[in-house]
Amino acid sequence: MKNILTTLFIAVMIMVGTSVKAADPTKPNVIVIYLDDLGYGDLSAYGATEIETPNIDALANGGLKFTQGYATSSTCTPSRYGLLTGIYPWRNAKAKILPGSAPLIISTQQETLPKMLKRAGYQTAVIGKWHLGLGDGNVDWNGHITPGPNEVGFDEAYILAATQDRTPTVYIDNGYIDGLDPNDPIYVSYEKNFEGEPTGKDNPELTTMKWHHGHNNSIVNGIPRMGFMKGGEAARWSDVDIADHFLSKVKSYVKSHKDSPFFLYYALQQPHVPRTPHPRFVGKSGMGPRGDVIIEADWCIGEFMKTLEEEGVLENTLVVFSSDNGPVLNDGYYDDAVEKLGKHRPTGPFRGGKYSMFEAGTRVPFITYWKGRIKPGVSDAMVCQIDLLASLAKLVGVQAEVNDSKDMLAVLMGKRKKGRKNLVVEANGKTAYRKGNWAMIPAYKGSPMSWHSGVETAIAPEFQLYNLKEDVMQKNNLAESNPKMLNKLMAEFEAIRGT
Ligand code: NG6
Ligand code: CA
Repeated sequence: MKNILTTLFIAVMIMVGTSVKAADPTKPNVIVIYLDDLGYGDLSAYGATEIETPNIDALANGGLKFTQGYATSSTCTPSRYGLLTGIYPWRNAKAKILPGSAPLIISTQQETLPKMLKRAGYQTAVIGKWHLGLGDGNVDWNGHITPGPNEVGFDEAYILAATQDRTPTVYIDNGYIDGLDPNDPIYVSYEKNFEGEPTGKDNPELTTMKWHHGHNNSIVNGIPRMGFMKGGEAARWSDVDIADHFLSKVKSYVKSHKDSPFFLYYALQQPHVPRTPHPRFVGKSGMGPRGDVIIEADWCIGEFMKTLEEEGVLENTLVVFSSDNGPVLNDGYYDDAVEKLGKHRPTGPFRGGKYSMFEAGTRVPFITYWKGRIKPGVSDAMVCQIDLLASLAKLVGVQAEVNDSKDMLAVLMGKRKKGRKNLVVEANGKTAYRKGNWAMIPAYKGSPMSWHSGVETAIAPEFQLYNLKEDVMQKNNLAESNPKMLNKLMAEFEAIRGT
């Protein structure tokens, strides 16, 4: 009898073991879909009533929608640095908004998300916006542009160097400018103009989009940019076609790499300025170009998801959707973003926006989707993009060099409700602290407003303490009335910051 029981027990254990294994594939494709400046309130799945984003909503409603999902920072370069390295960007003094000519700020020796996945046998690719610098300080735009994404873990990289508003306005294909005519070399400078080249400042008659602040250097396709550029005519992108171009690249990447696990970082350029919807999306939102490019991005994501389905990989793919920082309306061009906003609230229920330490700066849409694996739902757990490194290492079963990244795999999969205990968020080099329901912003010198954009930075000469549960809008500063909590949070924050 004892023997029979033992045999039975072993048989059951084997069955359980087998079924667990079968239900737990450890090498799904991983896709990070990353938008640029999309706010918490910009999606209908996140409460927007004035704009329809059915394709992203399908991810949110068919996956796990996080209400406390964070970028590390309220601007682009630092958030992307955090996402790809798992390190708080404020630890790297170079992780600031970069000009298009800046050198690569990720060390080629450093651990990265794509390197970790490569060690697990993945093929890796970035398609879209880069903005983490290129070259080593003396970049050869007409030759091999290196080091860059290929040197920090991406097998394939088809990128725009910085942002759509910055020179060089060309695509870079694995370190070489796509379509560059060697007889028409390209020159890029952020210091001075090239002789005879028109600029937004001196030649407004040549512009079709007017600059409001910042963007008055070289004019490309009628749009004045940041930075100067000369030559490379044949390689220059067409702004209205960027979304379609990247979409065709991600679709063909999936088609040609679907037979073994891949990691694809699809970094869309919308709704960052200049907002240039393809003509078929113009007027679709009734909100001007900012709304139109959100609808365009939503369409791209729908088409991309269709490809995953058609190629038969949807059930074997984990999709993470998010944005690099909160929203901004006027970010340097007259494009009706403010005038045609109507009742739309890109910040959702939060205060601040891009450039801000208030919640709308870093609290962004954050969705995990895996058909058949992640049970649809809403999670209020606090998670941050910085956690993908440790979490995905856990998923694929390799060791990662982990610094600030926390293993949140169970949370991202909807198996655990408790997320991060705390988080340090960053805006233009200044940091603030989130813990539980609390948001603590230290006293800083500086401007309370990003004046050009009309966004509150949250910089103030006094300490700020908010209870987000009762005061999601961060209007009621409790720093004076609750010094005990303030001191406690300040001590924890300083321990993390190492100050
Ligand atoms: C700012 C630019 C803004 C935008 C931003 C980068 C000015 C005054 N403003 O410095 O237009 O380009 O940088 O945005 O020049 S981000 O999303 O890539 O961080
Ligand atoms: Ca951004």
